[in-house]
Parts: sequence; C-alpha cells; structure tokens
Amino acid sequence: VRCDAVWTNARLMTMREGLGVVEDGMVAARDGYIVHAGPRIDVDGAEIHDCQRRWITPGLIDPHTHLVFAGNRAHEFQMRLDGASYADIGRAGGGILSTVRLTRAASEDELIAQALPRLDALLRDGVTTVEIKSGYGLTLDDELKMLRAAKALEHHRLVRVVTTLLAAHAVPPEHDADSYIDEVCDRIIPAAVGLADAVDAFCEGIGFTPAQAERVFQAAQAHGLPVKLHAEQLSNRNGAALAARYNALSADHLEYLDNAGIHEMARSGTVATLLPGAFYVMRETRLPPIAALRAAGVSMALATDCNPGTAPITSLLAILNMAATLFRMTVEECLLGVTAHAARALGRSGIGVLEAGRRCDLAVWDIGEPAELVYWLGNSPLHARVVNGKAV
Ligand code: DI6
Ligand code: FE
Repeated sequence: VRCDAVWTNARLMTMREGLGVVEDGMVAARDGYIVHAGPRIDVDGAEIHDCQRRWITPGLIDPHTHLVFAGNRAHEFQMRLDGASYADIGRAGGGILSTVRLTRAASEDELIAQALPRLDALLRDGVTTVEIKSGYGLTLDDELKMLRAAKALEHHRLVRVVTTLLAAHAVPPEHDADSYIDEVCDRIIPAAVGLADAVDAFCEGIGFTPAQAERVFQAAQAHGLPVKLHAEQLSNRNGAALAARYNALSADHLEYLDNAGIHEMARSGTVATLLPGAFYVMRETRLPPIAALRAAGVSMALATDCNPGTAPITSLLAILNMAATLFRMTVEECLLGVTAHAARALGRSGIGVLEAGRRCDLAVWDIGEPAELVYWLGNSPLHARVVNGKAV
C-alpha cells in the first residue's frame, strides 16, 4: 500500500464490531485518510511512527457540548450547595439567562479566548472532534456570533468542530415563548444555514413544549438541516419520540425516557446521547433506561455536555468513568459511546472507526488494556493525537 504516514507496532481498538481489537496492528494514512487499519502489512514511502505497543483508538468525539459561553456560574453552584434549586435560580433571573447576558456582551474574539482553555482540556483527553452548540445568544446576531466563534476554534487548534444551532434553548427576556419561536423559525434558522450543521432545542417544563420543538424541527427540515433534541432530562414530555419522528440524529439526556420513546428511537435509528456528567452535577437519581435501550438496539453515545450551569466538565475520560460507575455501562459501550456511536450521533460517517476510507483521526494511549481508559479519573494517559493524518 502507498501511504504518507504509518503508525505501527501498535495495538488497535478499531471500534469495528465492538472494540475490534488488533494485537499487532498498524494504521496507514494518505492525504489525511486511513488507507489501512489492521494487521501489519508492507507499506511504501511513509513517515513511520513506532508506537512501542501502545494502544490506538479513533480520536475521541464529544458529541454534545455548550463549550462556547462567557463567564461562569460558580456563584450559582454555591447557592445550590446552600439549598437553592436549579429552577429557583432560573426563576430569579439566574440560570441560562445569566450566561446569556454575559455572552451577549462578549465579542466573538472574547468567546474564542474563553473557550480555548476548555477545548485544550478536552484535547488532552484525546478528543479530535467536538460538537458545540449555540444557545446563549438568543438573538439572531448573538446566535450567529456563537456559531462563528465555535467554528473559528478550528483555526486555533487541530480539531474538528461540528456546530449546532440551539436558539430554542430559553425564552429571552424581550419575547414570550411563541413569539420567540416565530423568530427562531422565520429568521434565525434561515440565517444559520451554512454555519450550523444541525438544529437542537431544549424540550422541558423550564424550556419549550413539544409543539414548539416541532415547529423548530419543521423549519430546520425546510432548510435541509438535521435535528436533535434535549429530551426527557427532568421530566417525560415525549420529546424523544417526537425527535425520532423527525429522524433526529440523536435525543440527549433521556433520564425520564419511556418504552414508547425507546421504540420510536429504535425504529428511526436515533442515537441516545447520554450525559452522566449532568446527572452527577444535578444529583439526579433517576437513571436513563440503559438496559431497555440496550435491549432495543438503540446506539448509545456519551458526551460531556460541558456548560456553565449543569455540567462544568471538560474531561471526556471522566465521563467514561461516570458512565461505567453511575450508569453501569460496559467498557465496550463506554468506548463505542465516544467513537463509533458518537460519530453516528453527529451524522458523520467519516470518523469514529479505524478503517480504510475514514479520516485519519487517532488517539495514541499509554495504557496496557482498554479498560484503563474508563478506569482512571483525573489522569489522562494520552500519548499523542492525530487529526487528518497530522500528529500533534
Ligand atoms: N440542558 C442542560 O442541562 C443545559 N442546557 C440544556 O439544554 C443547561 C445549560 C445551563 O444551565 O447553562
Ligand atoms: Fe446540553
């Protein structure tokens, strides 16, 4: 095989059918794409990286974050430690709207500068693709500013950014819910075409109703944008089933998901993106229906949900540990959740698996066995990251 770079003397988790382990493996790349991932073969003309028996996985994918925002909400965290609830704080003008005020006041460059340290933390955990949502602007200009800041991170670091318009995150103070949904559908979604890769909404008692989310989906689809939904996080509103009827890429959170929702997700191939970090921070006790999702064959992805309110978390490896410890997911499920299944949750068939034809995005690890990636908490055994065949 002709290639320009090769990683050899490695143990591979290809993530093709489960972990897809190859003991004496090699990944060869040409022009940023994998041309071979499997047993060692003869190659021509390549720059050779001897991995000294380290493990290689696909570069990790964080498929649900709100990484771009201004300020933080440590003071609200402290209020919750003193007994206030998330809803109380929201009703008192805090919560999402306090981050909206700071994000509106920040320039695009300030948003980039504040997001970079969070992004750097994710990259130290082997992340090569990150999804980033808007949702703290809530005006046409401020939502587009957030999406541009998210996309611009690709010029500051070697990483792929996938953007999602989450204009339907909260009702801004200058609108009522229905008039704001008009604005989202008639002006913001059309303006985000070309900047956003998908459209999301927050379907919840403290967010938008299923009927409002459905209007957002209709507008998104009219503009050729795929949809996803924050659903069943705090209560069951049948949001996941609604999302599945619109062939959503994913439904996210899902603690209160019921059997009807699981059935609709299985039918449409909608991925369940689980967020154990938000579950942990909110001291949620209701577990998402993992066993039923597993039995129905719904793919499960895992993400940080990095946001200033419910998940001030910048470690995807910590999320793997929480998924195993809190959600009882297996090592294989955890690793699929941030590779092959996360790629599906983003509708990106070009990443997430080590096989010929996919992008050469890799994470090289100083570990002795796959379980170590789930086992450590607060220690990243990352050795190197590769994006598009370029080693960092
Ligand atoms: N679900 C969440 O948990 C976050 N947004 C959402 O739609 C909360 C975001 C925040 O509190 O800033
Ligand atoms: Fe979220």
